[in-house]
Amino acid sequence: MPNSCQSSSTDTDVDAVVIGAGFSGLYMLHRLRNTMGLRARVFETGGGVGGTWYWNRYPGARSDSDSYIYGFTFDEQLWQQWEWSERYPEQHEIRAYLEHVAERYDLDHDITFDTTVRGAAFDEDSDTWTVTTDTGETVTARYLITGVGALSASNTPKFPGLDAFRGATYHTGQWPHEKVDFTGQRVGVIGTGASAVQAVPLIAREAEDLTVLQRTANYVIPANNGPVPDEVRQARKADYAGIRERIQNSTFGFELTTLEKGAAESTQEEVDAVLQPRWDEGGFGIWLGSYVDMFFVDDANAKVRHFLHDKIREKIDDPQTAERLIPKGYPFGCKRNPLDSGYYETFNLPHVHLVDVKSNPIAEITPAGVKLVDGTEYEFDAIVYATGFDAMTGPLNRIDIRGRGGRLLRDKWADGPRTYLGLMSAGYPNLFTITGPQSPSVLSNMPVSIEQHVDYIAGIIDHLRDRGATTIEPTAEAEDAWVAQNQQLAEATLFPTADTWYMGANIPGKPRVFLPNLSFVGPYRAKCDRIAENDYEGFTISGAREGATA
Ligand code: N01
Repeated sequence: MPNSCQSSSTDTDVDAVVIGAGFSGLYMLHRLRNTMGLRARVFETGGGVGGTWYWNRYPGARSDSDSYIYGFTFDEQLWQQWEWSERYPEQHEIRAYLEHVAERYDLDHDITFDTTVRGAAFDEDSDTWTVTTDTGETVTARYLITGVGALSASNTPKFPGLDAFRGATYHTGQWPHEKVDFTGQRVGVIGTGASAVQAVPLIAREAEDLTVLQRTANYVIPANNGPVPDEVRQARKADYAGIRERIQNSTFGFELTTLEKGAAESTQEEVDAVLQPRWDEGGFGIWLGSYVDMFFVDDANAKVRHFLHDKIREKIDDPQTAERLIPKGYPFGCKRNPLDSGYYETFNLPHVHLVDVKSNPIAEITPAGVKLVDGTEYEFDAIVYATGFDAMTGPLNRIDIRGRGGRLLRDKWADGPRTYLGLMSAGYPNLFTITGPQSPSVLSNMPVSIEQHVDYIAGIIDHLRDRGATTIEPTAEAEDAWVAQNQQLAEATLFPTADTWYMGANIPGKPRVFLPNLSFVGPYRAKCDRIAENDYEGFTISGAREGATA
């Protein structure tokens, strides 16, 4: 790829520092360096590219998005040439894809691996960022762009005695690179989120005895994974432009359409008839491609829940286990809906046990295993923490990011994130957060949102350079309005009624605010575009010199 290296700010080491080499960081680097001719460096904690897919190597890890839309669309040739082997791409295949992307666009040599960015400080005299790493490097840049992922700061609950356990411990989000063999072992899995739902069936195949410690049951829908029929693959290949256009302007970044008629105005029989083919098809159809009113009205949601509760009862042999696996106390769809490949069926196996740790919570980790509040102790050879992440704000708050006046971003966000468009925060000029908190991000098919943010950031940087400007940041008013609107959109729905990582509820002490944004992919994109057309309304652009280069 050509690299014209037409630098814009020779007084900094590079024009841009990018944090992270997952989908976001790779595409951002490609745009900055290969299409804009800027000097950029990427820092990545992992030893290779992949981001989420570098770390999440637990058994069964794969995307819940259909593979034909789980990738970049900016280059038609890349999209046409890459072949996925199944309906949902598996972890190693996604990592291979991202390695291919890095090679294809010659990205590796501007990425520094095994290096974590510890801090970044904005200098108000020079309008530049100084970035420091755990390896002692210091780099200055005009722009600082985070591609740190929404779900990358893994969370292990601070159980008393955490280090006392004599056996092996694993976290799904920090899985070893070599295969873990559970053959003949007594394994305890803590957590029943999307990671556990994928890992449990495969761990059960090896383990002599498997105990799943469940705090909140999840609504799990069949993935229906498998090879994609040739004629479907060919039809998709022939429809690149249409698919791209549809996902970019969709609600959630998928090719799913919601129904006009609500569940509230339908009978239970009608709802069952509508949901059954979606259940058979597998995927997110029941969640993101059926009734809109189930996100707003509990009566509507109850009809969908009724359908799903019956499905769980059908799948589980033991009625008591079935009742424990039936989610209670929150609406369907307001907690991330995992897809399964044999999750429920696993609980019919004689060596697999389900333990409720909501009514009887985990009291401590002991040398032998896990002890519950009532004194019951489970002995394990290995414990798997499938306990999730400090989502969205966690990865950013772990970095000492200091903006104007030396103010730490995490202090500014002490009561929850404060952003404009989920992309920038007032007082942090030229800091861009790809799929950051308060953007559609995790409520969408991530690559679609990542591409939109990266292209938008590239457009902003081009605009600054055209105007000879040095900084851009949101106005306080625009940010206040976005934060308020973010909450209002969420409060109009049932999302805040569920204890989820969307609400920060999985991390003790984390402020309870809705972290993503409910504007939806297409409308959000249109809003961003309108803002750009209106001379970046809501942003302050400074240092403009007519006809100059930034
Ligand atoms: O994490 P989670 P995850 N005591 O937070 C439990 C994406 N993802 O890694 O629900 C006992 O969902 C916790 O219980 P509760 C996807 O967006 C995608 O599974 O908080 N239990 C929960 O059961 C997903 O949503 C894919 O009550 C405790 C579990 O640990 C997100 O990543 C695959 C506990 C954590 O579940 C996170 O998923 C995997 C405690 N103290 C992940 N603390 C695909 O696309 C926590 N738990 C396929």
